Amino acid sequence: PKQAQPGPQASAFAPSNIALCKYWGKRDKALNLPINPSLSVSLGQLGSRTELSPIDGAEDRVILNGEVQSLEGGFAAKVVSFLDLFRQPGSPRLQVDTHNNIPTAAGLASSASGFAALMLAVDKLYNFGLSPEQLSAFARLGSGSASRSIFEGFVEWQMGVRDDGMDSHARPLAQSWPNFRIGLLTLTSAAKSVGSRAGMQRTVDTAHLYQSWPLQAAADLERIHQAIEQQDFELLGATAEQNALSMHATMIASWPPLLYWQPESVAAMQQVWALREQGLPLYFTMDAGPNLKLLFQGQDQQAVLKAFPSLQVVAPFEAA
Ligand code: 2P0
Repeated sequence: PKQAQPGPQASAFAPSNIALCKYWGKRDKALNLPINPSLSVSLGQLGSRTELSPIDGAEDRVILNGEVQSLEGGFAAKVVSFLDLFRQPGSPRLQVDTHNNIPTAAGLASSASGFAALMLAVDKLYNFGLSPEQLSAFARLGSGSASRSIFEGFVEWQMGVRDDGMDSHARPLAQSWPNFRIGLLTLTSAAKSVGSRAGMQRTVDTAHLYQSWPLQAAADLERIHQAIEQQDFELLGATAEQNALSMHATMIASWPPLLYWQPESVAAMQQVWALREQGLPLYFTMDAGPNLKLLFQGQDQQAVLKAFPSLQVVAPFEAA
């Protein structure tokens, strides 16, 4: 869709998400088309709110958590090219005001919720009236994982087969899991060395281990569907943890090596394994950073908090 005349103002919210079956590797870099399908859970009230308003002048203005961003690179440059997909060259420039209520130190990518909220706000501003599937496919152009942040709850991003990518979008699963908990464990605020975009490309290009990743992801996806269907927490946790560690194995086997872990990450993994050994159904997942995201159930929250007092607990299926 492309339209010249925006409305006066538009605002939208999108949740952050944590993948239980990870997206790692692209078959098309320009369109962010994945090599494997992925499945995530959205984080309810944690995410990004984005407000769009037309402004006078020759350039867009991008504000992130109250700070005006340079348009030269990073998030703001991606935002401007994303907006250009939806407007004519002569169309008014926009102010993009984004607030993340996500603890960035916990290693939650703000690009997923950020581009999903931006896509929802664009749809409102230009009155496109896109379907949820179209919103998801277009959000994917900003950042792959943003396709999943269009929806709440459990979300699957299907790979699609079309060259134009319009069938590579997410869809929400019908199932809910009220006592499902995610714990955000902030271990270190050390800035990550290599971003996801460059990291997954390096893995695809240099890691022989990556060849087995699509098969593993397909099998894990099936197991996670089964676990959700049967509300089998141990199957869900075990599959998600093995999926994350397998993704990290492909990263480590890249060259130059990509090791996102810090000593604190390994210590926390060992603590999770020790607690599990003692009978606590506790699992973890990890993304392209040093922090862990713990997976457990509401009835075990006190025990988990006792072991990890600084944990920020999210109940994705409970209304705020
Ligand atoms: C995921 N990650 O499934 C995986 C696991 C990080 C590790 O999706 O290049 O920021 O914008 O499509 O979406 C982060 O990758 O990458 C990500 P682009 P994106 O959550």
